[in-house]
Amino acid sequence: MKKSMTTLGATVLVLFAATTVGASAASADNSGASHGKGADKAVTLTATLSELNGSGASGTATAIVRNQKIQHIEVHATGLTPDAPHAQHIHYGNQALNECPTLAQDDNKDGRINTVEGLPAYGPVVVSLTTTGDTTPASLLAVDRYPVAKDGIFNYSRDNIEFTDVAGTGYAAGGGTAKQIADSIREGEGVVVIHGIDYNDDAIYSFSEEGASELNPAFPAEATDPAVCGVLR
Ligand SMILES: [Ca+2]
Ligand SMILES: [Ca+2]
Ligand SMILES: [Cu+2]
Repeated sequence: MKKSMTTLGATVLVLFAATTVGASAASADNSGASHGKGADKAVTLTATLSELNGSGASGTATAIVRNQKIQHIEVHATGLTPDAPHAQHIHYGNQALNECPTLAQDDNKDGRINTVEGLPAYGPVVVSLTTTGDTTPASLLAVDRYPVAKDGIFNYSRDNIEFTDVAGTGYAAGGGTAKQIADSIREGEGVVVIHGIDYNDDAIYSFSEEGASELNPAFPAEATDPAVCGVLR
């Protein structure tokens, strides 16, 4: 059932090469100015996105975080459900492992990690990586403002996303203030998750045997189950 991820190696290498140059420049800057505690300098984080739930998808993400803002973020993904919108978020929780889930989190033993089962690992949504407009957790399922994976691929970028206070209630417990969230993500605790898997291969998000999403029963589980995940480090 799982497909191998072999085609993205070259792309990943190129991105890591670019990132290494950026990191060297940042540490050179750092040696010149020793005031402050580091929040005011830009930190570049990268994530390798690996498949969940046998999606066969993969990708990379890069984020530049300064103070309480993401100055720039890019997400590149391939192997996703083609021509379908893919919700994508940065997850973080002060009570979460801040890692990608494994089948150890498959509480009901149905062989898949649904979005809620993943929360103890990746935490609640703290940023919605939408294409336009609001980027707070309120846009969690704003499917008309997420990238559409033409032929299974999308290349996303956005600038100047402000972190916001996240209340953290119910299944999304463990939010924090904008500053706490920004500091934690700079320390390598942010998790990028892209959602959406066509389990039954009918080329759309349908009410397959996986049923409705536990986040909102108006959506099929196919639209919200996590497809790839990676930690921003
Ligand atoms: Ca499950
Ligand atoms: Ca389907
Ligand atoms: Cu998410």
